[in-house]
Amino acid sequence: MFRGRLVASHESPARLEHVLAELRRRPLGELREPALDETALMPAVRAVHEPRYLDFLRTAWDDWVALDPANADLDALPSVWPLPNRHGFRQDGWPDNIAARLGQFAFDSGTPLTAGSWRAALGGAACALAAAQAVLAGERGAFALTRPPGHHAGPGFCGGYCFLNNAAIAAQALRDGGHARVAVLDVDYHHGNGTQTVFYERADVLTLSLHGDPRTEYPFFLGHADERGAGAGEGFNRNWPLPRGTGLATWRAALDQALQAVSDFGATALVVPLGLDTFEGDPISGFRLRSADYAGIGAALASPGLPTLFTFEGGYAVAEVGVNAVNLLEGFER
Ligand code: Q9C
Ligand code: ZN
Repeated sequence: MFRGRLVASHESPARLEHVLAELRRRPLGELREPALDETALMPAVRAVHEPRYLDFLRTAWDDWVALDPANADLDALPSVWPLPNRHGFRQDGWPDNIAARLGQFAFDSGTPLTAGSWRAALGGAACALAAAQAVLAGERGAFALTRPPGHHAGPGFCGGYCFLNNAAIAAQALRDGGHARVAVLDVDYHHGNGTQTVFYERADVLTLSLHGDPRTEYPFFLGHADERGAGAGEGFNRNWPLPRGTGLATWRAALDQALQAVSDFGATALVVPLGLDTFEGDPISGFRLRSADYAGIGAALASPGLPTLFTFEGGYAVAEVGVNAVNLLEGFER
C-alpha cells in the first residue's frame, strides 16, 4: 500500500538475488546458509523484541486467514491504528481481532505480511547471528545477506518492510559474546528508527544514523538531530538528517563525523545496517551517490579497524543493488 494504492512491493526477492549473483562474480569469502532452528534462535530474538510482539508475528498470518478464508489471497495489512496521545492507547486490554492487532504493531500500511513472513524474518535473525558468530570467532568482516530487511523494526513494532531487527539482534549478540562497546552505524537512506528505539536508553550500544531528513522523508516521525538518547543512554544516539539531493561530498562529511563518534566511543565492534537506497538511481529515495562512490565508502567504514558486521537493508534499484553492495564490501576488504 502506498498513498492509497496497492502497488508491487519495492522490497522484492530479486534484490537479494542480484547481490548474491554479484558476490559469486566477485567473491569476497565463503558463502554460508545458516540453519533455521526457531527454538535455538528465539533467545537472541527475545533479547531485542517484546514477547507480545513476537506472539503477534508468529500467528499473524494464520489469524488473518482465520478472519476470512478469502484473506489467504491478500497480504495482511493494517487499516486502523491507536494513537498514543488520543483515544484508545493503553498498556493492556488490547483487542484480539487481527485487524486491530495489525494496527497495534505495524506503524505503516506498506509492510505486507504474508504466509512466509515469520519464517523469512527468522531466517534474517539466523543470518545476523551467524555473522555475529563469525565476527566473534575472529573474522574481520561478515555480511548478513538477508531479506526482508530489519532496521525499521523496534522492540514491539514492524514497518518499512521490516519485522525483526537483524542489526540489533547482531549488535546484542556481539555484546553478549564479550564486546564491551558496540557501535551501530546505519547508512540506509531511511532513518534506522527501530534500531534507535531498541538501544535508546543504553550506553553500551552507540547508535548512529545518516539519512534523509524526516521532515520530508520516510519514516517521518523519528531521526531528527536532537534525538540524542535518554536516561543512561543520553549522548549515545546521534542522527545526521540530510536533505533530498545530497551527493557524495556532503554525505561523506557526515560519515566522517559518525566515524569520529565511533572512535570517541571506543567501540570494540561495528555493525553497519547497509542500505544501498542512497544510490542516485533508487526509485523511492533522494540522495545522489554513484556506483563508483561505494568503494570509497567501504574503505572509510574499514578505517576504524574494527570487526565489522554488515546487514542488508534497503536498496531498490534492483539491477544495480548487487554491484553497489559488492563495490562497498570490496572497498572494505582492500
Ligand atoms: N515513496 C527500507 O529501506 N515506503 N525501508 C516509502 C516512499 C517505505 C524503506 C515510499 C520505505 C521503506 C529498509
Ligand atoms: Zn531504506
